[in-house]
Amino acid sequence: MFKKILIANRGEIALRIIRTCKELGIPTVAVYSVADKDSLHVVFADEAVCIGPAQSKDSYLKIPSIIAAAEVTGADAIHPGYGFLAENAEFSEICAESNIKFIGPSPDMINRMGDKALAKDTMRKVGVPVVPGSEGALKDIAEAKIIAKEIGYPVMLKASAGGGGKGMRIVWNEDEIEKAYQNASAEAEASFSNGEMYLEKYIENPHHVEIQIMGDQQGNVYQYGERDCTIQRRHQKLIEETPSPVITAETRKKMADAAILGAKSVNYEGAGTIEFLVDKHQKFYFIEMNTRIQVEHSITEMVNNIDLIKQQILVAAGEKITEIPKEPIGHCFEFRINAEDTENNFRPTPGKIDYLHFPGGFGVRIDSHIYNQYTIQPYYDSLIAKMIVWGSNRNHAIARAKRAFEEFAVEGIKTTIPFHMEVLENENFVKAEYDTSFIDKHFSK
Ligand code: MV4
Repeated sequence: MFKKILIANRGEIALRIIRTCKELGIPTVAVYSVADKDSLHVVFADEAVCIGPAQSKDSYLKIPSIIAAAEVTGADAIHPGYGFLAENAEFSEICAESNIKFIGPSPDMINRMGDKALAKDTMRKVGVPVVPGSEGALKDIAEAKIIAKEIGYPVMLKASAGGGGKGMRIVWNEDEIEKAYQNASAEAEASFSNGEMYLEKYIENPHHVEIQIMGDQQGNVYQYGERDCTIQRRHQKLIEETPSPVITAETRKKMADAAILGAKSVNYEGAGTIEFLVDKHQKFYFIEMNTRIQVEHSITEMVNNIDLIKQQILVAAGEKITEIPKEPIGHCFEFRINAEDTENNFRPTPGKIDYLHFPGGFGVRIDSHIYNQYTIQPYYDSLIAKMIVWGSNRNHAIARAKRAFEEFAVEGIKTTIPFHMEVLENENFVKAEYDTSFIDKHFSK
């Protein structure tokens, strides 16, 4: 097992990883920016190293500073969490060259899955259902026109280097495709220095359903069920739940089999997520694979009674997965508490928390790095807490979530709590009648 793990992250996920390391008896090293000197991950870790100024590019994204911190503290593994360097192939490679185990996939796997057109084509070739469209990346606009005509409009143009919405365009008819291609490609070039595009059929009002998988170095791959992440705003997830309220047992089984097939065919090691779109006829299509632990991993932990971070650490150390999936129990929601003003276009609201009380009781889990009198910094993402609620069924989980939100107090800054309380009263949400248009339909002012 590792002698010491450095956590190359901040916020709730840094705490989450430190907690598991403590339970495994592994010493931890936190890294932090000047702006995070009062952060809890700095306090909870056994050691902490300041790696630079507030801006992420000068600290949490600064590979040489993080490697140096690992070397001076004698850390033999790095957990990247999510975001920052978690899906950076160069970082994974430099860790390997420095004899530090990157707790995540190989540089080759990160590159393969980070190229969304290539990832999709890889999955198609082994028989995982994918959205009809181009096989790999498009050569040019002319090819886009031919394929779009073949499969029929509307279609979606997506950036190969994208994911999460950037460089994405819906195209309703042939008149629009040239301009959409140019704009989306230029946007992708500016954001990712890669203007490569691929094309697929536009699936109307789908559900986003993803399967959690885990592979070990012995070639075992397990799946831990799905998460429904359809409640998003501008590609930012706000509420996730498991099990998905819309898929049948048959679809669930087929998706799980497809996820395992896909992961096994690339010899996947570590934690990963296979993302699918599900249409109103229960047809499902692979869209992307994430090669990291995700924000919403906690709901999978709750219904399966497992520790996914522990399994990540075990498999990175070459051990077998110890928590083999069983039937999940009950229903779980995650509500993302962001420092945002939901009445003003979800504008970030950094600042000082003057009063804080977290809810508690049976079935309520709070993962958070904030505390009373803490100042939320403007430099990083606005997630300040995750409230994860378990119930014996969906209605029980909703009742419990409402009860928990009544106990939840954050003063001094605006948060997404009032938004979540409104969603919990929404009759369509309660009946699980929602799709990707849910927030725009009910919550845009
Ligand atoms: C799509 C789609 C419809 N058809 N792809 C991909 C990234 C994700 N953030 C949004 N994505 C979508 N890809 C095809 N071929 C619709 C979306 C989409 C979406 C999907 C699930 C949940 C919420 C969504 C909100 C907007 C768009």
